[in-house]
Order: sequence, then structure tokens, then C-alpha cells
Amino acid sequence: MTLIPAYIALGSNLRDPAAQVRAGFEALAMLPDTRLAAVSSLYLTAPVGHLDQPDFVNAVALIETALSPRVLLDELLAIERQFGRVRDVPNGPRTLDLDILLYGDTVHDDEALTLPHPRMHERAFVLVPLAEIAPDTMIPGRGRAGALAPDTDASGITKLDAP
Ligand code: PH2
Ligand code: MG
Ligand code: MG
Repeated sequence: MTLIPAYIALGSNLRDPAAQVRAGFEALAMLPDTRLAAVSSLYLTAPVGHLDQPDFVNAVALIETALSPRVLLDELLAIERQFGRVRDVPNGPRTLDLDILLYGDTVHDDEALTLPHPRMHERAFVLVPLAEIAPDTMIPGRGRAGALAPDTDASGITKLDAP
């Protein structure tokens, strides 16, 4: 079984966000044909985009998976539903958001999934936790996580505690 390293962004800003993210790590560990290889610290982050919503807790996990990107995406959406996510306001509050940031060095774009995640290279709430666990990881077309993170505005980001 060939395992592909994939980085997953976790985000929550409803109903005890830190507990949601920690439970999200456990849900990732339970995915079929997948192992949870590393998790970042949890970070309290000011909302980006839609500003009128609570602060988020964000983190990044490294999984190693035999699932295809499409099957992995479907599994992540199923976990989001299990966590009670309701998709009403776009970019609005959520109990748990799970985004595939990177799937190996795959570059891919269709209506369901874009890899690398199209906004990851400009978001401190993604790059800071990613650089914590994988500074040398290459974001295809953009550069290394650890080199990109200092170029983002991390002023709204506070490290919470060890995961
Ligand atoms: N997710 C968004 C939009 N804005 N802001 C923060 N701080 N954290 C997020 O996870 C986040 C966001 C859309 O997915
Ligand atoms: Mg998402
Ligand atoms: Mg998202």
C-alpha cells in the first residue's frame, strides 16, 4: 500500500473550537487506510474574509494515506457533517472545517477540488501551523512553507498550547 503524505487544515469557531479541533485530529486518525503522522499546536486566529464572526481555532495535521484525493475529500466532508457542520453563510461560522492543503506534490484542479489549496500560501492561519510541523514542505508553485509564513500577517494569531 503506497501512502501519500497529505496536509489537512482544521478550523473551528463554534461550540468549543479547541475541543472540535482536537476531536478532528482523532477523526483523522480513524480514517480508513490512513495514519495520523503529526499535528501542530492549536492557534487562536482572528477571522479572515468574513470578519463578523467569532475567532477561530486553527491547526494543521499531516496524514499518510492510501485514499485518492477525491475519496479523501469525501471522507473529510463526511467528518464535517458528523461534527454538525451546516453550510449556510459562505466562509461563515463552522463547527469544523477540514481542507486538503497538499496531497503529495499533486497539482490538480476540477470543480470539486483544487490542489494545492488555492489560498493556503497567503493565509497565516494555515502557514504558521504548517511551518511549525513541516517548514521544508514545498507548496508547488509557491515555495517552502517556512519561507512563506513570515511574509503573511500573523498579527491576529496566538499559539494556544501543545495539542
Ligand atoms: N476559514 C475561512 C475563512 N476565514 N479565518 C480564520 N481565522 N480561520 C479559518 O479557518 C478561516 C477564516 C474559510 O474556510
Ligand atoms: Mg473547507
Ligand atoms: Mg477552509
